Amino acid sequence: MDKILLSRFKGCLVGGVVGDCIGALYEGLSHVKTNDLIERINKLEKDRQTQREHGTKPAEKYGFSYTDDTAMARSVAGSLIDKGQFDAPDMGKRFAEEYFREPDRGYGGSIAAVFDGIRDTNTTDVYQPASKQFEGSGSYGNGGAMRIAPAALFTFCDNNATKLISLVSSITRLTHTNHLAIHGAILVALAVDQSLRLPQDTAVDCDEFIEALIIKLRPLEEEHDKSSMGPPPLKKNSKRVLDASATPYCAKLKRIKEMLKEPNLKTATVVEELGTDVSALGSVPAAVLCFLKAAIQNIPKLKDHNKFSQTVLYAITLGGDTDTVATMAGAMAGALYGMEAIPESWRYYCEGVADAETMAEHFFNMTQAP
Ligand code: 8NA
Ligand code: MG
Ligand code: MG
Ligand code: MG
Repeated sequence: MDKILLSRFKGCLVGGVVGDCIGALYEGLSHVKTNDLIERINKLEKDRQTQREHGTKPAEKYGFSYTDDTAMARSVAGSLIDKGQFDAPDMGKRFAEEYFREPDRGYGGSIAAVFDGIRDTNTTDVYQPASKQFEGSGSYGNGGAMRIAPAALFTFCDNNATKLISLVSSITRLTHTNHLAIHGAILVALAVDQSLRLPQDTAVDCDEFIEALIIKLRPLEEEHDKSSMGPPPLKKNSKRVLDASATPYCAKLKRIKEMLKEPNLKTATVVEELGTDVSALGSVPAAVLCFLKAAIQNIPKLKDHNKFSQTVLYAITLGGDTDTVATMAGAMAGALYGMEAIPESWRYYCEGVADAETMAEHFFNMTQAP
């Protein structure tokens, strides 16, 4: 039992890392050909086989580097592990230090200003720089959601959605104060938490999984809606009508339920209606769809790959913010299928896997404390 939970904790963090590393190869492309992706993945497997025949030394050069998604998740995990609790100034400092150490990890366009602010010795409130972004409206980017999986591991034993939601909100607001960024991060964390608790030997009930998400998210969205002037108007010609709903994440979750029942669901439909861009509302729902779709069906062209791989590869074929959709979906899938489902060749060639494994062990050990 414990061994399985440890494998699922590792699967979650390592799943996030490989999704980021492999997804990053395609970031920003509007079309990713499934056949090209499969060819690349098969070559990876072949290279690894050749390498194995010559002895299994650690990879000299990682084929695939991680990006800001993993860089920030490492700071989230590292701070929670070292402090044993959420410590806002410590986590903020880690984000900033990490950014200034390696600013070229593909961070979002406006996030540097937040790190500047956090690093500024005159800043007494670590939350202040983020709250000033975008003329006070705060970033609605997916940078909060992409790094949040460790929070679900940290609160796993509490089995308390309210506690998880509060932790996620605090972590996200360090860089993203817009409600859409916060609700998106909450959705990812809840999905990871629910995935960790799914039985591995029973088919996933998608309706039930989604309803459980909606029950927890709806009060938050309704609360925000009451206190706001309503959602922003839709961009001209946008097909993302659900973005303009008063409870947009719940509206998209309901739509995902229908999409999962469409046997010939088109990539274009997913991209047009859910989105795969750098906004949280335009990427988190797609990650949930990828996870659930692969769980209940074999995805055409990907059926030779296991469920974990199908999740991540399908996410990448959607194009757009591929590293981020794949990292979020990869964390959800790894939490269900466990570490063993992540192909050895992926783990071997992706940067940051060993550290993710160690961090997952730390979180697991917390669950074993008397
Ligand atoms: P962010 O906070 O800079 O947000 C991303 C982008 O969303 C911003 O640059 C803006 O264009 C837009 N945006 C966010 N909030 C608002 C607002 N209130 N009003 C108007 N526009 C807004 O970055 P992040 O930390 O959320 O990161 C998001 C993504 O950036 C991740 O997927 C990550 O992998 C990375 N990334 C982004 C790009 C890119 O083209 N922006 C490229 C590579 C990587
Ligand atoms: Mg990235
Ligand atoms: Mg970012
Ligand atoms: Mg990205």
